[in-house]
Amino acid sequence: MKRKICLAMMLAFGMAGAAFAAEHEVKMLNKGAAGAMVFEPSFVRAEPGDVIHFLPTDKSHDVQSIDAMLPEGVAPFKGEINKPYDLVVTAPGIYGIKCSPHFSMGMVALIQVGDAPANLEAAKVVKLPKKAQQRMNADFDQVK
Ligand SMILES: [Cu+2]
Repeated sequence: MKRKICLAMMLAFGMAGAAFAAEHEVKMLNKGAAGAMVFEPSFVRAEPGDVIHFLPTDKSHDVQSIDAMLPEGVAPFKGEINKPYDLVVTAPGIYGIKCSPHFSMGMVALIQVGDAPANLEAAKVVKLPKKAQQRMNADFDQVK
């Protein structure tokens, strides 16, 4: 009897957890509010377990993690060109994202998962192409 109650409680908590997982949409655009070749929004504040949907609204874009801009233990990832990409963020921290064809044109995004990201300072010292650095710095300013 006791075990059954325990299992029911675990299920209830598990379902509550799933209900709190949020979904975020990021469009990949040739032109957005910040100029040409952008992720919009380029900064997303998420919680562990959330899903980030990257949508190929315009053509010729992809989604890739930026080297050394991932939480410890998170493997680099890479979507396909012109395909939607779902990123499930389980580990807290900073996730640096680029579109590989337009990285030098500044097509980058930043995902913050949880509070006080442990890898923020490490991510900030990663060298990016000039335009990408400008936009990434604006994204870093939104990290709280
Ligand atoms: Cu692109």
